[in-house]
Amino acid sequence: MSSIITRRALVTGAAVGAGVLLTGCDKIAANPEARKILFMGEDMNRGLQRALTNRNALVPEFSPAQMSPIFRSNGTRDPGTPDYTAMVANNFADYRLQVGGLVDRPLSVTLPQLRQMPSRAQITRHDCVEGWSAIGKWQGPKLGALLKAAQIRDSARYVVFTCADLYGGTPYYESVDLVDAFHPQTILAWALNDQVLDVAHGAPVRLRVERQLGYKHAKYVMRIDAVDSLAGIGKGKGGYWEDNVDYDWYAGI
Ligand SMILES: Nc1nc2c(c(=O)[nH]1)N[C@H]1C(S)=C(S)[C@@H](COP(=O)(O)O)O[C@H]1N2
Ligand SMILES: [Mo]
Repeated sequence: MSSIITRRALVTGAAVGAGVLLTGCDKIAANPEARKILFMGEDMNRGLQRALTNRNALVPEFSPAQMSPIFRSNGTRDPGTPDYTAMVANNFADYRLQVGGLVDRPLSVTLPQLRQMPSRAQITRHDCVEGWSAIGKWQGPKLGALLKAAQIRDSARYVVFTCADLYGGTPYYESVDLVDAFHPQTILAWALNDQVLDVAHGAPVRLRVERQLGYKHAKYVMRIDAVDSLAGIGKGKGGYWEDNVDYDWYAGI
């Protein structure tokens, strides 16, 4: 199925999707009675209060002068499958980002369409569990805008990313909850350091989910699915590394 994202569709989607922003946590935070109960014992609940309120906080952004001279790549540096190699050869003219699952309006988005969407540029620090960090500039539309355009349903709780690279024959996959999905710095990046995203860093589109560690930042994103549970995804822990080497699903920083 092919569909064109028009400005009107995005606006309509935004109106429909606005309700999604009121997550369970926001509802609690907005309810004075609930707040009173939750925050009664200040010391005991300080951690809980942090958990409830801080997840929408922004990570630091840096100046161009602070950008790393080289942004290293990690994990898959080229998916190398026949399908992916053919897409590269064709400059991703045949690439379609599929947005589906628990949405009322599944999308099939071309790269030019993605690049025409209003985008956010941000200079942020990437932290890999293997012990390295790099500061780079990323640009792309907010994931939240795309999910609104697809009219994500109220029943959705997670967003799953399926990638073009294979690990033991299975595509790399990752997932985030809706707080991270709608975080203002969570974008689908198509540019790194003012250049079109290269193969090593996840061309043509990769997730930037800045409140999370490196392995959550899915490269080579082919599909995005809204789901209500991670039980049916891989071995049920929500991501390739989570399922296979026991990395935490919630890798918040
Ligand atoms: N599809 C896919 N996404 C991935 C990986 C991968 O192997 N495949 N590696 C992850 C890890 S561990 C890190 S640290 C970052 C590396 O991103 P970079 O290559 O742009 O530095 O991508 C993450 N996303
Ligand atoms: Mo990583």
